[in-house]
Amino acid sequence: MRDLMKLFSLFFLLLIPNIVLAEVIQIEFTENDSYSVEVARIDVGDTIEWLPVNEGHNVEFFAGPDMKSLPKKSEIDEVYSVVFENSGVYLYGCTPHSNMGMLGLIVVGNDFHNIEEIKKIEVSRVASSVLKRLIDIAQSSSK
Ligand SMILES: [Cu+2]
Repeated sequence: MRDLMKLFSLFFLLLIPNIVLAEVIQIEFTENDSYSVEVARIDVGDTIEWLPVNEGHNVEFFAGPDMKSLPKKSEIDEVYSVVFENSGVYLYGCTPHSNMGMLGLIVVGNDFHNIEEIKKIEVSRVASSVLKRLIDIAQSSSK
């Protein structure tokens, strides 16, 4: 019984700080075919919630630290939320508008280990200049 209590309190000690620290960050689809937050810096375990404030957009992941298991693509005009458990850089965009530069970058846990792979992702000419700008913003705010 005493061991069970110990285990129980240990469980809460481990659990409570995570609950307190985990945040939900909201990103809106804007009327200018972009995301309201283009570079999001979050901690491991945080949630990002995309809100379809304007119509015709979604979220599709192109790259992340684990290329074998990227978050699934969302439906157009759907509220979408993802919990980020792996640290690293994620690149996503809107399926119909990513070629026009509707892209977003997420840096989880201040971890840039896969930034070179993100830089190599092939996108349209317009999108590649947007991607370059987002990477610059992410890296300049990393200190
Ligand atoms: Cu879009």
